[in-house]
Amino acid sequence: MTTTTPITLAAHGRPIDRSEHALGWLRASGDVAADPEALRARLAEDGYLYVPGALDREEVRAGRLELLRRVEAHGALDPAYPLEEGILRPDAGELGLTQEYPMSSDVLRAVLYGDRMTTLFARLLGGEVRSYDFIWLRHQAPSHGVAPHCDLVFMGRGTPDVLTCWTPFGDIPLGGGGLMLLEDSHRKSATRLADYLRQDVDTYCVNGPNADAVREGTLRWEHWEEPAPGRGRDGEITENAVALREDWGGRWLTTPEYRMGDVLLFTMGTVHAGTDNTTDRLRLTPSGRRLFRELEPLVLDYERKLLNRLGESEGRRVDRAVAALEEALGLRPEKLQ
Ligand SMILES: O=C(O)CCC(=O)C(=O)O
Repeated sequence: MTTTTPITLAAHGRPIDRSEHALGWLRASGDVAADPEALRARLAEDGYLYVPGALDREEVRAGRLELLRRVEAHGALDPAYPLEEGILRPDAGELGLTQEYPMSSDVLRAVLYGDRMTTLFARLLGGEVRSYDFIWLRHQAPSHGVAPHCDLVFMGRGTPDVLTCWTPFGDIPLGGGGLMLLEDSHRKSATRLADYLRQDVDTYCVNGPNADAVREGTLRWEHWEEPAPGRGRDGEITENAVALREDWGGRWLTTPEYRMGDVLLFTMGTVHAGTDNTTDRLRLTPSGRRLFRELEPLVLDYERKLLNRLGESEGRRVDRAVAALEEALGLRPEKLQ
């Protein structure tokens, strides 16, 4: 049953230019999914791999239903529609989806850590693969999408050699809050965003003007561009996806419909943004991050250093964390491709 025909593709309320030079479709890589060399070449070329139907749709559906049952139990779904539609009540508030929950869900883990996903990554990375333990419960009620950003500042943990794996647990039409990637941004970001990419949202100046605000949680991150008092955004490059594309060139890339079973993975340096969910449906996309197993000690070491610095009372922790990162590995822009 369809209740709403989405008509708008927008980001933060700004309509996305749908002309040919400004908007395009993601290249599907199902044709090379069994060929490790070709997968790697495609990822290097595009900065992403979009593999429709990579996963078992029924397994993903089981995850969707589990998520929706929780939302239903919380009273946020419109009972006039079948559960699977995920139609929210107009007055839906809290959804009952906690960030901790996906890690404890066998059904979600069966999809995100299951054979199909693991095989795809093992082929791509050519060796044993390690997932971050954390699963990001990405969901979007009707609302603005997330602003353009690169995942390195959130997920880097001492290495850019991590891949985000965005996984739709539901079919998402245009206007339903799907992700869009900025064409060729994985090549441009290392130079255009060098300062930004050196940041880590979990660091801040422990004796700077924002320290109290960060500790109290009223400021989430000291923004890379203007670390002025009170300046706290969420790790984004800018709020304006339209202007960003006009400045950088290339097209925003998305797909007419993300489908359950699809996988979209991309590099830490690929600029991406959420589009606004203009439907009445809940968009569900729990996501994981993966890297070479051999990088695990480095990531753990970075985490340890970061945590140690939480206890420090002097100096710019951000600088030190970056120095540790560069000492351990170096921020290798060429690896962002
Ligand atoms: O799913 C979304 O809305 C945003 C996802 C995203 O940007 C990410 O996982 O890095």
